[in-house]
Amino acid sequence: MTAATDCLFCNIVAGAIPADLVFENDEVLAFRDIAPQAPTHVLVIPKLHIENAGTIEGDHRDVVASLMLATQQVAQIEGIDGEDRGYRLIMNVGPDAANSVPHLHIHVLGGRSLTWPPG
Ligand code: DGP
Repeated sequence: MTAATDCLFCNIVAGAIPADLVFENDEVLAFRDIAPQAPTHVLVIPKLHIENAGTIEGDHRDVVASLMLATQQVAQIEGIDGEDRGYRLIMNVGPDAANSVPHLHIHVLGGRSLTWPPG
């Protein structure tokens, strides 16, 4: 598993930094965001270090599919996947999107009515 030792989320994957885990499989980890913006705010990340959605390559196909499937698992675990519920998936890329951690992650936000457009 490729990891960047100076990467915050790689350190969470390695267990060197604690996190409130929601879901894990061989390729993916999901944990609660430290600064939640909704009752459910979970970050789904690949264990493999990929910088952001703008640097995904063809070789990452399986990992990215696992990432997307894991968001469904998280929504089920959090109970926000019903027909009358819903949630938002967000991937920030670069400074204009306020991307602060350079390790690919999907925000899963839900548990309240979310407004659109985002800020
Ligand atoms: P982004 O701005 O899209 O790069 O999102 C990074 C998110 O990571 C942000 O919502 C806050 C969260 N975050 C930053 N540091 C930590 C941490 O140490 N633990 C956890 N659980 N979340 C963190």
